[in-house]
Amino acid sequence: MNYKFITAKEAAQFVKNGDTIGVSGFTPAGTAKAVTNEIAKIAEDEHAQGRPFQINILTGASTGDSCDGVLSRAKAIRYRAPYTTNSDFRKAVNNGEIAYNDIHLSQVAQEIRYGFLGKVDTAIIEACDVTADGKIYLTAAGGIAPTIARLADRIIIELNSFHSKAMMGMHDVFEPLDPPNRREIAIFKPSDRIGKSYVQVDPAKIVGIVEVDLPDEARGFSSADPLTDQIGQNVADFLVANIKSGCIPSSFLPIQSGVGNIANAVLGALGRDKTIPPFEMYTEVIQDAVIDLMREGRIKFGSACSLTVTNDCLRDIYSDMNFFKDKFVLRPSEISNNPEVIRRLGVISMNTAIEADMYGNVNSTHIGGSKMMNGIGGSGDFTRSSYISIFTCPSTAKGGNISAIVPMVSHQDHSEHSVNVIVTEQGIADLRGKSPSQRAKTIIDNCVHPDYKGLLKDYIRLSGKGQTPQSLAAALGMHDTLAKKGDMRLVDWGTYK
Ligand code: 0RQ
Repeated sequence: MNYKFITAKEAAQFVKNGDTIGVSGFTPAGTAKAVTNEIAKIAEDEHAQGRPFQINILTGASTGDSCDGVLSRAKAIRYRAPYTTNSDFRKAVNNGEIAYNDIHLSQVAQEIRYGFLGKVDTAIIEACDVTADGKIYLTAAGGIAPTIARLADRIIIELNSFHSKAMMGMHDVFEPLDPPNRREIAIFKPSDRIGKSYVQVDPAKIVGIVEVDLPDEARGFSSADPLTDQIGQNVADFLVANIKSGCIPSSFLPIQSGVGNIANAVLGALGRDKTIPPFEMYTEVIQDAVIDLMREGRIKFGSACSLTVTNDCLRDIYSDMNFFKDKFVLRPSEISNNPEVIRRLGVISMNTAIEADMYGNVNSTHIGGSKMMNGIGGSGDFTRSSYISIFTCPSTAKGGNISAIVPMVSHQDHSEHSVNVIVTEQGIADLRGKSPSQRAKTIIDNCVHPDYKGLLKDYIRLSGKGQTPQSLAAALGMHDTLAKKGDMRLVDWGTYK
């Protein structure tokens, strides 16, 4: 098959008002970048002429600014799923301008197949190579590329020379059958491979190839500070204690780690603590810290969906593929985050909370109950199915005016039934095997900032008896006080009696 080479502007003409596009990538890694920029320009032109132009977007996880950012600013997004981190997108969602569906990342591809999310008109797939017979070699992420490429009416390839062709062979592409024909996902250790190294499509569906040389748009991280280091050390101490007690096998278990500064600091602490043996990861994103630990021999192997690393780090990986070729594999998100595999492998999950309550319910997605922050990402996929689920967060936010531990979360993503451990810089609350009241005592004693311990104990006193004691009038009193007075410490429980 001889493909047509077209410009990003020509490719964007395929996308019409009301269409659904599926975009490759997972986080800014491996996300198409050029065509979405041109779609945003079309939207701006159409809007300037008084015509409507909005599309629906399905992705693997968050994207970079050249997708979510430019399209949000152009008011070109009608609907989008799933995870996002873009601040312009966030503003538009919280203004009620975009319909945002925040689903678990492992479910996106199957919900597209089941028909829950409508038809995909155009798949835009970033590739490092494509063959005449329709084999697409992905770049730095698996995402939902196999599913959208197979189901879309047409495919546009962004052939990005920034990515090395050495990525050919680093992917393990597998799409399960749908019920009632689904079989086991036969991964028994993180390095097992069950699929092909490419996405196979009907070459006739590829309407054009756009040649680009564009770096990924992953953010760097702030370096660890005493607070994130302390949280990291507390997690390492907890895991070491569990190896000693026999709750975690001495050979250790695969680790999942969420994104962000705390996750980076936690990984750093696990790397430094040599009581923890060299370990493997079954995770969704490989961050810079993982690459450093692979070089140090502390991480033996990583199964992930994406290489969400800084461009300098990515260049280093590409120039040293002899070292890295047997160190990681990239999978589609429905496999990297698959609950069946996570449960089988005994993955230890570590994710970040925005707030948690005294009973162990966790909010990862909303500020003040109604404003979306980023989305649930893969945190639910891992938390519910892991061997031990850990949430980390600083005990306070906004200079101490907010306690991250509250009587009742203002939005709930992970329930008390799934959350095993909460860790702040103050300490570790091990919730396993405890009743709600026992959990509340452990969390207040070990994780709450000293400014808030007394307030939470007072709240418990006023909530009386019950399996999960709450005073419905006062449960959100700290949030209410924050909204009215700017500081949760000023809560007066008497007001809420
Ligand atoms: O506000 O931006 O105004 O400074 O929330 O908080 O401390 O910068 O933390 O960047 O690590 O994000 C949970 C959102 C944490 C992230 C979350 C304010 C705080 C700050 C951000 P500013 P930080 P991070 C892997 C797994 C869900 C998905 C997930 C996330 C801003 O980790 O998206 O885990 N997780 N996926 O000041 C009010 C509170 C607050 C608060 C913090 N209690 N009340 N504001 N903030 N706590 C990823 C994937 O799935 C791909």
